[in-house]
Amino acid sequence: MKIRIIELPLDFGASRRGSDMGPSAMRLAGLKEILSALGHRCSEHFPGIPAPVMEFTEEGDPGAKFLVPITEACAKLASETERALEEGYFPLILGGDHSIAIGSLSGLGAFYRKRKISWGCLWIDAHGDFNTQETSPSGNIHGMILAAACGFGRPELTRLYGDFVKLDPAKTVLAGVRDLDAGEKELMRKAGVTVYTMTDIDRRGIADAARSIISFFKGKAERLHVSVDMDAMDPAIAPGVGIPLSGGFSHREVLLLAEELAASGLLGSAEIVEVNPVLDVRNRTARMAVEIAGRLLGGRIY
Ligand SMILES: [Mn+2]
Repeated sequence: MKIRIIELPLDFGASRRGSDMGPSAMRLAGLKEILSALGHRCSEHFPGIPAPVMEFTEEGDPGAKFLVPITEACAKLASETERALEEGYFPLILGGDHSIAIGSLSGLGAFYRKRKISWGCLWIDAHGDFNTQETSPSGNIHGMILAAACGFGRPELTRLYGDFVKLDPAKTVLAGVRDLDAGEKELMRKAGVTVYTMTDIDRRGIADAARSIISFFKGKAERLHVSVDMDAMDPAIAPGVGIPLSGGFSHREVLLLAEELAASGLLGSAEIVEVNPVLDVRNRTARMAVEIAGRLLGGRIY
């Protein structure tokens, strides 16, 4: 497979700084080596999308902090994501915090819309990321982007890269969720996204949950994008994230889910965000992220 790694080292969407170093940490953890060993002509490494520096940037509206620099950088990511798809690459997008996903989802939405290909998104995350400015307790944009991609929130986000709804909430699944704000919960219900909380996954077991998620998409979408927020993992395996929350995916659970997604044949793109080397322990979180990427792209033990 031809893979294009697209980096957006931007950490403006979160309160805790440092995820801008995530792409570098994943490179050091051997991302290129693992993908090449799988036989991918991967490794076309696209130069990182230029990102401004927070210390020299205006925060702007406290209800949607750093909206301007985030949308500017994400418009570039949208166009690079679309271009990678047009050129026949599997885009592997590296953050940065999760706010960058409004760029990747907008690029994916534009590409699939033009070609009339139905697509869905699996959002692997401890959080819902389904706030709007009105419901967000923090004003941090990384908690608003899934809602924005589904058409809810600030027009600067929802209309990024074209005035259309990028992602159909009926083809959106969240998995690993264990912390939702009251307002976002309400909006998620109204929007009609499908949610596998961590309790749901515990109840049925990861193998059954993975099968159920994949059969959900098989009935609805020709292609699938997976967006992996490293805070979905248990902090024991991924301590280097901005908002660590106990009770996350174990090492074995997430690799099983990734293998099943690869085997589904639906995956057309993937994204890994919120690797924060400043908060990490000996690059463990980046190594975990790279292992997940390897399994998503066909890695097997035997
Ligand atoms: Mn997230």
